[in-house]
Amino acid sequence: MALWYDEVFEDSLRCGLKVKRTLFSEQSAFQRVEIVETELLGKALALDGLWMTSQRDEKYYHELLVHPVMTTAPSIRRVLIIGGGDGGTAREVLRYPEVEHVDMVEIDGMVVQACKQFLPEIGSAWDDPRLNVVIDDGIKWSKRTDLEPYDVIIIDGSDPVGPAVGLFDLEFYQGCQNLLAKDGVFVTQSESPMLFRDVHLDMIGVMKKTFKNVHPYYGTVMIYPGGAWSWTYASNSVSPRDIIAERAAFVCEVTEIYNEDIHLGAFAVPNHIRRAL
Ligand code: SPD
Repeated sequence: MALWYDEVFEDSLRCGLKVKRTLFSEQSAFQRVEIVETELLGKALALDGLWMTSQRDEKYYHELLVHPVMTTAPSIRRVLIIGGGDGGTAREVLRYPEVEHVDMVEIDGMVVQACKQFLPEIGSAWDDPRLNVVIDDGIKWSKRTDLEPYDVIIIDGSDPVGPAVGLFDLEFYQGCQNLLAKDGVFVTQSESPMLFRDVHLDMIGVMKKTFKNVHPYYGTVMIYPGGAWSWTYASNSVSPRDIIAERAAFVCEVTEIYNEDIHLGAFAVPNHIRRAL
């Protein structure tokens, strides 16, 4: 009998994948952590029944989350990642030789351990000496006042339920702003513009209370219900159009999805979102 793993959206939509076998399934102090091998998308990670990433479509998510900020921030020496326990975001950040130090603050050590063991293809930069993985609460980290400013802050969290809920608050964005260098750049995953339209709009509204320039951008990530996904870029000085051409050209040698056209096109905002904003 075939085994399927479904993410269920509001009891009305299922995003299911046929599973060959379960590689890891345990309850952590925060959530159910599961890694399954699927027939279509390779190995995939789910947290509390919500798909996070898969081998076959992860680059549509990680490259779009990371490279628009990394190719526009004036400096990318110090980077903070909050979340990102599968290691895909850190891998993309560490592609740039100018990056000197990355703090990756992930609340759930079990996610990191399970991904290191069963999804090493996604987190292929764990051994990079520039990466400092801290198992701690990103919200607490955002309130620190003893840190050297970061040039780039990237939020790679889960949906606004369970341990990730505080990653959607004004207080959290203000904390991140305080940790950022004056011309630093911030980005967060910002949910589906279709299925989580209200959350998406709320996030942009709240970020606008903190940052001068706030720009949502859009793409497709197959494993998330509905496929439509968004990220939001924020800064007080830089705009997503300020692409540093040499840096973009350098990274485009190795990216599978990201290029300058994808970058610029992604910032086209659908009319229903424009009007709502
Ligand atoms: N609906 C799932 C949203 C998850 C966003 N983060 C994914 C983590 C991949 N590194």
